[in-house]
Amino acid sequence: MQEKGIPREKILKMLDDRLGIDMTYSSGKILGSMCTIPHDFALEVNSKYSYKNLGDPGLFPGTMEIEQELVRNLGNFFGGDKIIGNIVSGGTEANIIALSLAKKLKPEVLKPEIVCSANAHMSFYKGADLLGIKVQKVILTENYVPDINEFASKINNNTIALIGIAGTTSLGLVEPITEIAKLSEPEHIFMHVDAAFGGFVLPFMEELGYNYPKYDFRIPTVDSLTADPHKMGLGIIPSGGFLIREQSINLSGKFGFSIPYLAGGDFRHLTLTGTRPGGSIIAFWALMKHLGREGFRNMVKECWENTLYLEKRINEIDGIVNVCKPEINIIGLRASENITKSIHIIDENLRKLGWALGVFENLNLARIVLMPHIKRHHLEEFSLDLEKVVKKIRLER
Ligand code: 0PR
Repeated sequence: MQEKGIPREKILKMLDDRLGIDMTYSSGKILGSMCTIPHDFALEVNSKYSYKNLGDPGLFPGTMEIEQELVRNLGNFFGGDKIIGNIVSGGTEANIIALSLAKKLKPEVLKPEIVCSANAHMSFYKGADLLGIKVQKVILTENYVPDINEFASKINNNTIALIGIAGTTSLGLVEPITEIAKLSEPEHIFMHVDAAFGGFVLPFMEELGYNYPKYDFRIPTVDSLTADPHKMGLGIIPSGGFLIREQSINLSGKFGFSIPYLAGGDFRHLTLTGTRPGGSIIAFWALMKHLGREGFRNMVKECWENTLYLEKRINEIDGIVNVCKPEINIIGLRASENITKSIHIIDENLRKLGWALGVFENLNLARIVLMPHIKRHHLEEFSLDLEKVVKKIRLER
């Protein structure tokens, strides 16, 4: 640190210069991300209240009430009743909390395991690593979802949780969650749904007239659910949602960690983090009020129309294929076999033209997430570049 302070304007200029190399959502070039520009009202509310710390909720009872109300409302939104939880740092933290609670519920299991499909996000492996849990991974069918018999075959006496995914990371698909939840009976096994991405898409797609098998608390045996404001909720980065049925955990003191010395009183933390932002939570509470169902639905509708548009453009390009029919606003593409077998060749060439997609090497596909920052004219430009890339690769062969 230098001795004398530098004026603010000068530092802001320095930052603009330094950060000029970062990609921007508004350029439309970020095609593979699940985040987007938070809604401007969320940004405004967050900056007003960014000093609130829910690590010490007794100091900020109003903020705590807002969080609890938000969690309750989200619980209702996902078909639940008496839902508790927290707005946390993202889907990763939410999924890890779910695993930790599932483990606590089965203290008699000495070698705990979870069963999830090969679609499961890396956060489950992070959590499993931290908690000493083995991941039983179920292979995918050619439709990119797990086979339910395969799933069943991985369950044994050590299974402490089953995971279903509503909006997979690679393709946005909804796994057969009702069927997975059935496997959690008759001796109930903790059932967690990862709707980190799909949580703020699927309910609005349903309102737009699309049908999906149930994926949330409408299934009575689903215990907990992840749904992230900072993905399709247009919330502040980072903010994730961890929701759990009150009845699924007995709050008699077995769960969470008591922090008795807090100035605001003794509170039990379920979250992994201690100090945690109140601002982003207040911001999402405010945003839900501001946009209402109609506002979110219109946003999802535009993303979905862009998805259908891009799907069509990809179909028209000789040499590129849609990996599957999109179920929500995520598209997977790859080259046809006669062009190249390597998704990296496509990705590298698109990167040279400034486009950033997500690459899933194991599935040999590139992912495009049609987030709200991606507009029709970006897709027109992208389709032309994609066509150029295919032509170039064809010539080079
Ligand atoms: N569950 C699912 C289904 C996810 O897709 C993700 C993240 C998570 C949980 C974990 O969420 P957090 O990242 O909030 O902890 N999915 C994105 C992915 O891995 C995360 C992401 C977001 C990646 C923005 C890139 C990016 O630019 O693809």
